[in-house]
Amino acid sequence: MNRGQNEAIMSKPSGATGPTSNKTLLTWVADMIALCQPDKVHWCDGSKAERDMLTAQAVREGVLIELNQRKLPGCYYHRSNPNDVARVEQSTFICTVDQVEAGPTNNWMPPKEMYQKLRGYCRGAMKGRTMYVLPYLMGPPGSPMAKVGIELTDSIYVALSMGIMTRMGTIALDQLGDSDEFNRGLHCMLDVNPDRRYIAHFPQDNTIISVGSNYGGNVLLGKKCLALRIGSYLGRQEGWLAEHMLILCVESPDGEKTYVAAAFPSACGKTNFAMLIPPAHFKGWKITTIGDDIAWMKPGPDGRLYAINPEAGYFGVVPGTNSNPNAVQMISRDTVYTNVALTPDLDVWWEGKDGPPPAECLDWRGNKWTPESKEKAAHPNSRFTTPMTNNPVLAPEANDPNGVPISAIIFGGRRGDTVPLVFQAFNWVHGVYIGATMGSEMTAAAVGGAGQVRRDPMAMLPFCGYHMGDYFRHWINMHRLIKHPPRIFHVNWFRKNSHGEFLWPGFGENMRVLKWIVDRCHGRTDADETPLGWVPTSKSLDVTGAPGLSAAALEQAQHIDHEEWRREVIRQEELFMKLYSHLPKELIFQRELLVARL
Ligand code: GTP
Ligand code: SPV
Ligand code: MN
Repeated sequence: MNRGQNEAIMSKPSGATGPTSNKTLLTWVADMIALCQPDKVHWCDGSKAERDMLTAQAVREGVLIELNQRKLPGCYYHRSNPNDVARVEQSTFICTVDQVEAGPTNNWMPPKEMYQKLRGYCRGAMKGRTMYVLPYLMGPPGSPMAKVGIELTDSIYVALSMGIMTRMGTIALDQLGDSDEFNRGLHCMLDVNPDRRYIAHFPQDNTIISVGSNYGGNVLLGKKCLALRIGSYLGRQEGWLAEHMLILCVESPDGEKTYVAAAFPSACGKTNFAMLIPPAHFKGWKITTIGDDIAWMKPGPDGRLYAINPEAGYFGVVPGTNSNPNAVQMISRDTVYTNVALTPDLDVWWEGKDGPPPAECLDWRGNKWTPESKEKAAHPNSRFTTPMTNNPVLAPEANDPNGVPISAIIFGGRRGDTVPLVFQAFNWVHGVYIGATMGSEMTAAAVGGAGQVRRDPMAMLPFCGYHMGDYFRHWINMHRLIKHPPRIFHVNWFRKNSHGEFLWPGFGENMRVLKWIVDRCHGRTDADETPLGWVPTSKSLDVTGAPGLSAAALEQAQHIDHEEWRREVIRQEELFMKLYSHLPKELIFQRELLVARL
């Protein structure tokens, strides 16, 4: 490593200096330095040399453990504080001036009060520490939809992770130029104490302050905080949609490309679906990935809805990864593993990984673990952080500044009962209704409630930065801006039989449903009308060679039980009641129509 260069970057804080002449930026950074009082300030440039230097430092500090470089080149291991393993929705706030604007599904505090509280926590919080200044770009360089954020953090883990998850460094400063249009993000780890853990958004100031955590979704501020919560707020003002959606391309054997976006709640299969490997039966069909978690979608000049993936990396659930060989290959190098198990030969392990469990290892807490142990070796929300360029089926369009035209939007939840495998909305407003009434079993991605069904409209319940009723209105209004709207679908891979087994084989086999969806978009396959929407006819869903899928199981997976659905409509009511004063009339009419059909 070049020592001189290192010295130059690691300068003593001296107010408004940095590798930019942007006065607004320099002034804000100087203010935050004065507040947090770090010993050192490091402006990240995003270079390989810098990454190597910071990685070596993280290893020295014990933040990262170098994994077996022969098996896992470029891979490192991180263990979080055991109290800090997932998003905390009860600590997440939308601080608009007026509480009504945040709506009943968000925690709220007046901005003034929250600023005061968090500035109190941040005062002197970086004494003895380094402040990393992370300029980052959300979206492909040069994209008219891309946005710039600056995250100030005292976590080297965050600095390294943001370097994977975003286009970080000089590239972002170049795009920003002298503009004052950037998101201001401040992150202080403090003592990683749940009692002083806040993820606070100030949409009217384009500002985020996160304290007391070091877990992904709480602290990688480009992701849920900027790309979804602040993004959705900006999207409503500017006429676009910020969504918790993967984006994929379906390429047919004759080269026809169809782009699909899909919203499933956290840990419900987006990454897996985005990298789907079609079964052998679908010879010549190919799935490529544009994004695995977030889509920014805006009407294009040709009247279609265009989507970009604002991210540059994947922060994915580790357990279950092995069901997708693309994902296995993707995380075999240049990956940071968080909260999996560590084997004596410095390899990683998790429940369900191929091969026998290790005779002995260290669990995610760092305790000795053997196959006899009662606790899980890997945390169910253990995650990998990996650059999207590692994805063997990355679509070149992921870097297209104009994005890709979306033909289908899929909503999906994790539902053990009631909800059939697939159905298609009758029209846009009906599709919005289907998204708005989505329910899903909660997962380990957020603290608390795992397994319980809750309403998670458009998979955005934890991520919508304003009133959910106004968000539905925005969705309905978007139709007018899109001459050729995507068709809307709903899927459920997770329905179970009376023995608690999944009825649908899932994973690569989801291609069968995806193919029907694509064919529907191109008007070349049949459907039957049901109270819920259009469903595949017995001939139009190709299940040839689907492993272990009996005709009876498929029938059960698609079954619509009218009694169950009457109960479901009542369960949907709860959220609608909460939002009533802002709920678009169209959705109430849709509910009435559904009830009339049942
Ligand atoms: P976030 O990153 O939290 O937003 O999650 P995600 O939606 O990207 O979820 P991911 O693809 O990581 O999948 C989460 C879990 O769902 C994993 O444990 C997968 O094994 C499991 N899963 C994914 N697809 C399927 C499927 O088709 N069927 C079944 N049964 N499980 C699936
Ligand atoms: C999710 O929980 O939806 C994630 C992981 O994608 S996190 O970034 O932690 O929010
Ligand atoms: Mn997510």
